[in-house]
Amino acid sequence: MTREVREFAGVSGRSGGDPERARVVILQAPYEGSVSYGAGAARGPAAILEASLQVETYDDETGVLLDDLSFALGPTVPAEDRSPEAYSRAMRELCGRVAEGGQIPFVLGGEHSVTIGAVQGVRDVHPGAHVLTIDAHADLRDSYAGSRFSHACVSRRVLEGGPVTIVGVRSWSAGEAELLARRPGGLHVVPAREIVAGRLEVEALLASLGETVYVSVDVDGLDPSVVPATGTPEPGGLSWYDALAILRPVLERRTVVGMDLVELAPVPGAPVADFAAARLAAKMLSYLGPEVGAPEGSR
Ligand SMILES: [Mn+2]
Repeated sequence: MTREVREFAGVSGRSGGDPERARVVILQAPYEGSVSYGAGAARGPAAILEASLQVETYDDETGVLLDDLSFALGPTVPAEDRSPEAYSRAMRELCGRVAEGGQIPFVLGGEHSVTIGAVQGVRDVHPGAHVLTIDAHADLRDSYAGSRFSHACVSRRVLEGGPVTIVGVRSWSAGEAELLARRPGGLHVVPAREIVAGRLEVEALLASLGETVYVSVDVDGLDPSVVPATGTPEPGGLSWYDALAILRPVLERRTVVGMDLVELAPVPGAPVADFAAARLAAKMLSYLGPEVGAPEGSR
């Protein structure tokens, strides 16, 4: 096991590394209790933090320096053999508490099911917040493998509490296709093929999101050539630049109340995916920038 990393990218930033004072609180959710294919997502948060130490702290696009931002590592939510439902409750409680303090929880997974509780907790404070998800999978099943809190049910549970837009989808079941065909209110899906063909109108997407947004990035939404280490890889995903072109305007121009980055399942000796995820986390922080949202120390 590698040493424990105490700071994302080795930077303590404007909060001095204090999660009580930071605008963005990075939470580790090393949970993989409902994984159905490749395992390893429990090691995702540690691998992201380890790789983050190699990430350049200056952002090439925005000119933002991580040192000028306010973020800090908060608690880890231990898996402890909990059911997906019990883990969701713990995530809801913690993310609700962070959001209540005017801070932005940024969850590092762990499998995608950790998003369910995180979104619920954030929506307890910001009711009806729109969830923008980047994901290869629709995750619209009502239950899967005996659980309604499975990774395969994430967007379905999220949809129950407000609108959700899923971008990059290229894998769904017949039942999910049927649900999509009924065009349920609050659900918007942008298939990966539309994005890869250059047919995504980012401004229209932005307008459809409303003001208050939670951003969930399942790394399998990106192409496996960018993030090969993930539990359920699907060919034909978003390029690195496709993902940035979506995330940047949303994080810069909307009130972001929560974020997560999930489903990295690191492969020992193959750090490409770990580094891509860490770099993406740094990008997300840089796009949020130093100015928007609750001022430091507002709790
Ligand atoms: Mn997925």
